[in-house]
Amino acid sequence: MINVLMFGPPGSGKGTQSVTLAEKYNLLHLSTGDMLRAELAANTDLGRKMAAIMASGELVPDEVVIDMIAHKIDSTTDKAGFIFDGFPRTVQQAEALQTMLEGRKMKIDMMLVLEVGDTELMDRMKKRALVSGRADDADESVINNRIAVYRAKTEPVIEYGRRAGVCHQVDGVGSIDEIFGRLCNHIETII
Ligand code: B4P
Repeated sequence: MINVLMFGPPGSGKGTQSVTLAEKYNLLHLSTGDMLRAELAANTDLGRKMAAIMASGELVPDEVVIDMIAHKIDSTTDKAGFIFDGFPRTVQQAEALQTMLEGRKMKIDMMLVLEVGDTELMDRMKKRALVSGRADDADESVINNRIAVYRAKTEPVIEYGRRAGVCHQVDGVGSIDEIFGRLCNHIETII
């Protein structure tokens, strides 16, 4: 079993790359962003409560995403591992994930950090706004807030991965195929 964390700022391509990596290595793709957007789309109680937080570019409460992830891990039996996309996003989420995995005799094998500069991130999200219909892509000040929240609350998780000896930094600028190749080269060092 291999468990990979896909890490990077908003718009760095975590979701884009996680989908194809999951297919190639038979991993379950767990995107907390996708799970939350599914709650919004289904107009559930949780979705209605989280809508304003997400539209402002802030993070939803840790316990909400931790519960979602635990439930998915426990209901999956037919995969070679997991690719966590957009989770953990705070040190508290990272600690909760570690405890969750240890309790199930699992561990984080690799953390892949996509590195992309702010101007390129802004550009990509503005382009995505034209097709995604996402409230958090539509407004430049919200995009700036998402990047600021990443730097303040999420980036410290990289240090957590470094201390665990699993952190691999990857250039996230280039064609989608080029970046996929770079990520595969890293994953293949552990399989
Ligand atoms: P996410 O869904 O994780 O959104 P993201 O960071 O924007 O996505 P990603 O980096 O995956 O970008 P993508 O591949 O699509 O989170 C959304 C919100 O949900 C958060 O702000 C927060 O409110 C909430 N949330 C989610 N998880 C949470 C958690 N754990 N805790 C608390 N709150 C949480 O790529 C972006 C664009 O770039 C795409 O249009 C893509 O086509 C393009 N692109 C990708 N690679 C490219 C390349 N190489 N070159 C050019 N363009 C590229």
